[in-house]
This record gives sequence, C-alpha cells and structure tokens, in this order.
Amino acid sequence: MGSRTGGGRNPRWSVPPGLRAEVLAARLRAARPPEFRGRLHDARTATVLGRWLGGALAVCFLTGLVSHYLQHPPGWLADHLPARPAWGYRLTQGLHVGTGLAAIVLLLAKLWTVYPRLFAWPPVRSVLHALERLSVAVLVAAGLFELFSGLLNIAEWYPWPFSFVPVHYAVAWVVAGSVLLHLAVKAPEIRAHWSRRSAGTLALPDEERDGPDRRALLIGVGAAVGAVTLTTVGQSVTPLAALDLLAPRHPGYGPQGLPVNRTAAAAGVTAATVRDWHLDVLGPRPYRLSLAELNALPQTRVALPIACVEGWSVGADWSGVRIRELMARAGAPRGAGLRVVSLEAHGAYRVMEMGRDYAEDPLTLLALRLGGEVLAPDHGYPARIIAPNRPGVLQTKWVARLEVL
Ligand SMILES: Nc1nc2c(c(=O)[nH]1)N[C@H]1C(S)=C(S)[C@@H](COP(=O)(O)O)O[C@H]1N2
Ligand SMILES: [Mo]
Repeated sequence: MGSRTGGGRNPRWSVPPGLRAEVLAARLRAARPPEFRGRLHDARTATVLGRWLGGALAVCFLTGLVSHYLQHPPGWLADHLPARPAWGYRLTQGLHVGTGLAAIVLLLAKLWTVYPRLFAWPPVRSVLHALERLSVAVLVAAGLFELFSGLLNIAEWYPWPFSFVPVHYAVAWVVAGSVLLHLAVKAPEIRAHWSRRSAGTLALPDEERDGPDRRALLIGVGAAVGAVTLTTVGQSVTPLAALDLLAPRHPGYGPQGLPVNRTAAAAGVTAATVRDWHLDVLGPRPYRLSLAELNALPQTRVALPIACVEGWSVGADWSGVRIRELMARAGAPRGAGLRVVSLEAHGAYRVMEMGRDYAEDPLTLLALRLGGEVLAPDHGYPARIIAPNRPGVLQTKWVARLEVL
C-alpha cells in the first residue's frame, strides 16, 4: 500500500524512490546481522547451562529467604524461629553466597550462549513475542543486578544510594517470577533439548549434535565454577581455608583468630566508653550488674559459629552467662522475648530482638570470653551476644542493656 502512494497521483506527496517501503525492507534485510549457527549458541547448550544456572538460583533464592526471615522476621514469625540446628544459618548462608558466586559464572556463560537472539529478525513478530522479549529483558536485568549487588555487598562496597537488604530482597522476587515465566515460555524447547536423546536434539543436523566443542564449553564453564567455588568456600568451610584466595574474608584473620566486620573504633566504643561499664537488665525485677558480678555468676562454655550474612563463618569457643538465667533473675515470665541494646551510639545493629526459642536456648549466652580469653574490644568487650542458628548481624557486641519483652 505504502508503495502505491509513492507512485503519486499528487506529485507534491511523492516519496523519493530510495525511501519506498520495499526498497527500505530490502536494505534492512541486507543489513541483517550475521547468523549464529553451531552448537555453542543452540538450544541444547542453552538448556544444559540453564539447568545448572536454574539449580544454583533456586538454592540461592531459598537460602536467601531463610536468611531474610531469620534477620527480619515479621511479627507473627519472630517467636517461632528455631534456635536449632546450631549450625543451620552457617550452612544456609554459606550456600547462599556460594551458589550466588557460582551463578555469576553460569549467568555470564548462559548470556554468551543466547546473545545472538538479541539480533533475532524481525525484532518483534507479535504482541506476545514482544512481551516475551520484554520478560527476558527483565530477567536478565534483575538477575545481573541481584548477583552483582550481592557480590559488591560481600566486598562491603556500597556504591548505590539505596539500602541493600530491602532492594536485594525485593529484586529476588522479580528474578524468581521472571525465571518461572521464562521456564513456562521455554518449556517446549527445554523439553525438546533436555537430554542428548530428546526429540529436538536428535532432530539437529549431524554437525550440530553433541560434539567436542559443546563438551569443551561445558567443561570450561564447569571448571570456572569449580575454581570460583574452591577459592571462596574456604571462608565458611574452614578445612578449606588454605584455598580461600578470593573471598573478601579469611576465617582466622582477626583478633583472637576471628574476623571482624565492625571494629570497636568504627562503632565509637573506646576504653573510656567501657570504663564504668555495667549491665542493666530490665524486666519485672530490674537489676544492674558490674563486670565483676557477671564474672562471678555460673559460666557456661559453648562452641558456636559466627556466621556473617556476607558468607564467612567460623566456629569458636565462647563462655559467659546464659541469657535465660539473666532473664529469670529479672523475673521474666516463661516464653518472654528479649531486646538487646549495645552501647554503640549509632549503627544499624545497635538494637536487636530475639524470640522465645533463642532466649530460652541453653546455648544462648551473654559471652564474656572467647577461646578462654577476655573478649577483644573488636569482638564486643565487655560482653556480647552469642546464639545458635543466628545471622552474625544479630550477634550484638558491646552489650549494655537487656530488656525482657
Ligand atoms: N553492636 C554491634 N554488634 C555487631 C555488629 C555491629 O555493627 N554492631 N556487627 C555484627 C556483624 S555484621 C557480625 S558478622 C558480627 C561479627 O562478630 P565479630 O566481629 O566478633 O566476628 O558482629 C555483629 N555484632
Ligand atoms: Mo555480619
């Protein structure tokens, strides 16, 4: 139709021959980007890498939810969080950061395999096709954001104006939703290429079936994932600590053999701040204890890890006074929760609450010693919380006050 108008009953409106629709179409066809053929960019490679990536993202998402709800439980959940197994958070957060790091390698490999589809021609075939491409764009953007914001966070680099936790949490749901949508849209193709004997893979021309190049690519990606994992898991799997070359933290480097995120100096806690330190316990029968009085109470020794949300974790030997004994002394009713206030003046982790399960657990201590020595200032001298199955951010240091809830 467009070409007819160019043919011109009215010469004033005629289109120059070079701009006629069919000429334009021919030019666009000629400008079409190169075709990508071969195994490394085909549906079979995308399916295999997608399976690995999907597995890593699923573990990362679920352990991320565990982490989020342990750290920020909604009110109805706070009293039902389990204090056991004691190593639970160490395992789930180690997996969260480990699978997230592996997923960076896998996502980059997957994007490389499918990037020729960016040049699909015509770019949009229908409304449905446009929506599908849009959903892939959302998936890629959200996935890259999630993995790289996590990476920067474990390096404690925050080059963004928003607060990490709520945004990382919200975008995780965007990734999860768009992965599910992507799986639904691609289900027929995934099914057709799931195994080497699947219909779509068998139907490939001979030269595009599984061959040495696909195998080499997959082995290479597997080796890269293995290398990233082996050089970082040592931050939480301490027997592999010697291999921990790339993780930002090394278990064992720090005062008393334990890493530190926030030092006493950074928290503004000085020798002067703690000189006249005493512990206030508020409850039905409030009381106050000096450090000497705390040291004179029955001491309990426990082996518990500090497991930071950033992925590093180390088991340590703590001793101090059981929280449940300090609460009982204040006349706390059974099942009471606890608010803990640090003498740190500012800081996001100054105030912490723990639900019933943690408060009652015999392993939950107001710790005064680490490895048999008085706590180093950076580990919370004079007193800190140590509890089982808790994110490191809730192991409050420099405790000044306990409030029975
Ligand atoms: N008062 C206070 N306690 C705190 C923090 C803090 O910033 N302020 N950081 C927490 C974090 S993020 C972790 S991982 C642990 C680390 O304990 P450590 O430094 O003794 O290893 O302390 C926690 N306790
Ligand atoms: Mo932490």
